Amino acid sequence: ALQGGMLFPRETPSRELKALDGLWSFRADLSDNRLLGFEQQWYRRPLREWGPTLDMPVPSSFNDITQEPELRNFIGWVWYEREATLPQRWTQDTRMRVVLRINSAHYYAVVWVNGIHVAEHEGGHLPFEADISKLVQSGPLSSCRITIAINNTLTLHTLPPGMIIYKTDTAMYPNGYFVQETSFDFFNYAGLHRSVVLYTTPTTYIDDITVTTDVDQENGLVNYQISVQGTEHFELEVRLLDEEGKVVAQGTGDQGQLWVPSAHLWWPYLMHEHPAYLYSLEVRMTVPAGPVSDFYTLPVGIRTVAVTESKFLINGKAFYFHGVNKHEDADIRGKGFDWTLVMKDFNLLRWLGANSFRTSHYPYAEEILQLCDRYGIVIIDECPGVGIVLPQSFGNESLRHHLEVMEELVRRDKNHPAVVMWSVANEPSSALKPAGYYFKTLITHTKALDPTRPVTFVTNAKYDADLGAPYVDVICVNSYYSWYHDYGHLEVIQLQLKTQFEKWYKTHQKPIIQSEYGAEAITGFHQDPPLMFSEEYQKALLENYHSVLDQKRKEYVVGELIWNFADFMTNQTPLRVIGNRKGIFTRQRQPKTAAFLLRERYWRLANETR
Ligand code: BDP
Repeated sequence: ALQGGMLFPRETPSRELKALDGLWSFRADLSDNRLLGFEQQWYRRPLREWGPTLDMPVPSSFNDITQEPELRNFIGWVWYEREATLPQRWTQDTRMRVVLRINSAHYYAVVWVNGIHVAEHEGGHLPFEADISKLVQSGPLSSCRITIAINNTLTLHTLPPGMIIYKTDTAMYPNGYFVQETSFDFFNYAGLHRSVVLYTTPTTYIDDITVTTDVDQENGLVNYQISVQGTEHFELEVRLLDEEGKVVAQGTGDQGQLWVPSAHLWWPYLMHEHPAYLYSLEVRMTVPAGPVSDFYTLPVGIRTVAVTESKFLINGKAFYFHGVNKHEDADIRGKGFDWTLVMKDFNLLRWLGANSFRTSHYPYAEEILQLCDRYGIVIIDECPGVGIVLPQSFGNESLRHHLEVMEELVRRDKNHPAVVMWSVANEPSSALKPAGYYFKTLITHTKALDPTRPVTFVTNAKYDADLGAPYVDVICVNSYYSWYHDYGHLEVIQLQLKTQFEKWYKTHQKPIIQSEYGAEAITGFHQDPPLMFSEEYQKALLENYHSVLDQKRKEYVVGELIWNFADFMTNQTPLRVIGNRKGIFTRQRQPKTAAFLLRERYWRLANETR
């Protein structure tokens, strides 16, 4: 089990924050074995003393920033470094705890502060931290040097998995030549993808808060559990404030239940005239007779989630997912977090009338989930379990890591009302023999971590061969009729899709989400009658899907998520024209014809189900 909490760093009266966004020094280790940096110990002295460095923006992927093909396709260790100037009180007041937090370093990271090893982390999409108080409070220093070495190599046991293939035919390849292979369909961007921050807390502090909610007629119930570090003797006061700042309930102690009379529920976007109502849970910790207090405020949405044989319920009402699958992806910045892009995407989602998205195929930045909480956009929160296709990736080593990733994911995202379901994987080979045990273990563990949310994984296996399906709460199926099969034959879609739904439902009797469907369209390509890759083909394919969805959503289909919100970068293959073009928006976020079709549809669905 994991040590400690992972509360989102916020400024409060007892906590300060310093973002280390901006330019960092950067160096890719181009030595043959990529290990020169470790051999020479580049963390011991400033990076520039070991050789030439580049200026690298953080957050960003490093791949598309320069004109160097070697850097775009680099596999191995890259080094980031930056000096941080610390306010004097941080380095002198030993009642202050100074924490270094890395929100995302893809994929494996080692961190040093002033040459001292402070942290190591596997996995590119979830945050990790190091308490560096002792280091920065031990001398007269007013600054510290942060060095982060990052390795983007993916192996059979990483998540997502990949494989390094050595090309040993020296007549055809240079000596030692190798490539990174993956079985997922997006480019393996790497670097410091989200902010790196320094923040403080008192040395006795609120370490974690877990909130679950329930509804009892007009009233809301807010259950809280708080863990405190640094002392055994503490007092906790908890107040729940409404959006006007009025205290509506209060409690004391490290766990309890708040009763909220006539509660405003958190409703999804378009499902209610006042969706996404958020209360604030103010937590105050004091130490008897001590001078220190710690404060933390958590947004809380009161809502329930439940699944029946044929429905997905939010606050007891049938919810239909009409939304998208996304990627964290854009020109130049790659997977780097960017507020400008994030706001554009949310405005596009609301223009579309989308009420939901899946975080395909990895956890997104916390800032994105916070916006979903505020706007009422419902989330299926997916872990990076994508491309689990080879038998070797179903072994114990892989499973152990996968369980840990779910622990990290639930720890980070458990308090978001927008998150209504966990997805533990996308399109694994769930018909392989070990998949039964693998998914049973994974899903049972996830449910133990969070008994309040349904769990799924996204399948493309056959309805009667899928060994993981018995353990999910909702069946999420991807299908690409008349795209990856029966190319160009739009006329077969309706029959095939109908068969798909009926077989899955009959076998499993669980609600079904069409979790992916779509076609590529290169913006500006027009053909009528429709041909593959034209905007007309993409539109016609969606229309065929929609006519079956419209029948089946009256029965047990509870959602449709288009693949994909926007065009995105992939590996280079003859199947992809500078990335995957199944977006209804281009990579630059301009609408294709299909976007207007979906806009009409989603607003109509919203009006029908309100
Ligand atoms: C599905 C995958 C998705 C791909 C999509 C496609 O889940 O990641 O991008 O197909 O091929 O199989 O466009």
